[in-house]
Amino acid sequence: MIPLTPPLPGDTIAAIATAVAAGAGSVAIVRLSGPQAEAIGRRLFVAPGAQDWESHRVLYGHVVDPADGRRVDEALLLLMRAPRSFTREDVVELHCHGGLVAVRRVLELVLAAGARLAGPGEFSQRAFLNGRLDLTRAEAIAEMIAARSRRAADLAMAGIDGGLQRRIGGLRERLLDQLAELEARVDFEEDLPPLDGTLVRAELEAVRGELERLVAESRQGELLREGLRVAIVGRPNVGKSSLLNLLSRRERAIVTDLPGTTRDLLESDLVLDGVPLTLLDTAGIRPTDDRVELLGIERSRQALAAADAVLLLFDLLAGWTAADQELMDLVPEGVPLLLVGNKLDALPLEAADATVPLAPPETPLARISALTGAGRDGLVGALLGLCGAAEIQGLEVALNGRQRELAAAAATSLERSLETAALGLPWDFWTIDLRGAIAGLGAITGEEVSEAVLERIFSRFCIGK
Ligand SMILES: Nc1nc2c(ncn2[C@@H]2O[C@H](COP(=O)(O)OP(=O)(O)OP(=O)(O)O)[C@@H](O)[C@H]2O)c(=O)[nH]1
Ligand SMILES: [Mg+2]
Repeated sequence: MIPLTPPLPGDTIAAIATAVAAGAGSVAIVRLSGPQAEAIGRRLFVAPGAQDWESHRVLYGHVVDPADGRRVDEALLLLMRAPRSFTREDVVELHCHGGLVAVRRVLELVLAAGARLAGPGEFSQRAFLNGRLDLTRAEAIAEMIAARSRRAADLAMAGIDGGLQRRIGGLRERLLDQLAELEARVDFEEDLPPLDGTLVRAELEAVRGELERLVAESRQGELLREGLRVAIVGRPNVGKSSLLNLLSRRERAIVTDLPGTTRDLLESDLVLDGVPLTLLDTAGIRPTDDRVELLGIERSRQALAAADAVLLLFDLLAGWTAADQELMDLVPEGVPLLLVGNKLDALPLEAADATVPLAPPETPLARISALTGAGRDGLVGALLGLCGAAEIQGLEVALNGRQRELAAAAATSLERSLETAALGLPWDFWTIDLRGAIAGLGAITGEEVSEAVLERIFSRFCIGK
């Protein structure tokens, strides 16, 4: 069960809650949480006139250094008394001027007045320990902060709204019901009506199927969170850098008519139809004695081997050549691959509609002009289709890596439980793996999770969250 270790009484934490970057943002927030939050706020904040220190009211005034009464910043103070706050403790937010210096000075005063600098995710951890959030919601908040695209943010929002908690919590409840039935039979078999084993098995099977679906879908969610790494590879001069520039809508890479222009890997982050991608422009692969080029080519091969998807570019004017085929053979099995015939604009009109000579059949093919942009939408659609973007658009919730492992293990436990059932063993044998599955789902929602695991989860959050 949850090792509920409520924060130490008297322990008040503080941190800068807004993004910290020099010169960025007009407002920065120092957040305090804990029993001393209000007292510290009152020591450091002078609110002129007859402003009341009421909960959920904003006070206007100045942060002052209590040592000499000097004004450090003009600020707003927001007091949220327990339990109506993010952490369910007393929370004070000081909304200061943005930029690094002012807000750091305010934080220093807050620490000098008795608060302790919060660790990463410590506010969220308190919110969890105080029952304000379950673990899936807390993790969804971290995902919201890290979201790189609108779709990723939508998924995170579904998690914050409790979508994942309801799905996983609901499955866990169904398993608990079955466990209760089985356990009652273990203890009071003769006092109860006989149990229909087929119904129990059907229910376990249904939950297992649901978990497997969630595990399968989570791959898409992962891509959405982390972004697909798409490598553009091809022979020199086929237009890889031009394609990178076209898709990222800026002159990111150097383009010349000299084969061997790109020597190093170039990355560009972009969002296509709500799906975040990291596009990699690579050095054209060919035999060469040039040492620098060779090093670049080695990087191209590594990028090719590690990519989530590959765009293999070739020159439509030259057609599909043996060298292109050799490159295609380097693409690892199972990695989505799209052949992209480039320089459509330079193709003589009568050839523009013809199929590419010798292009391998059965491999998806797009034809574009990286120069004019013709065929861009078709290419984007084909690439996203290949990477399962349609499923991504339809996702309602998605497990993160930690949750996926637990869900997959729970599905395996249920499978074992079903095998036990199939052997016709007594009820108490069924319950062993069933309990394992329930514990695994509890570790997702946080109902059954060890302190060490919690520490690990929250330590990945940013400071101030
Ligand atoms: N006509 C035409 N020319 C293109 C097109 N795409 C690229 N080019 C030209 O092809 C040449 C090579 O383009 P790059 O984008 O540098 O090719 P690359 O594949 O990155 O070449 P390396 O970095 O040397 O491997 C340049 O002169 C481009 O202007 C296209 O769609 N049509
Ligand atoms: Mg290039």
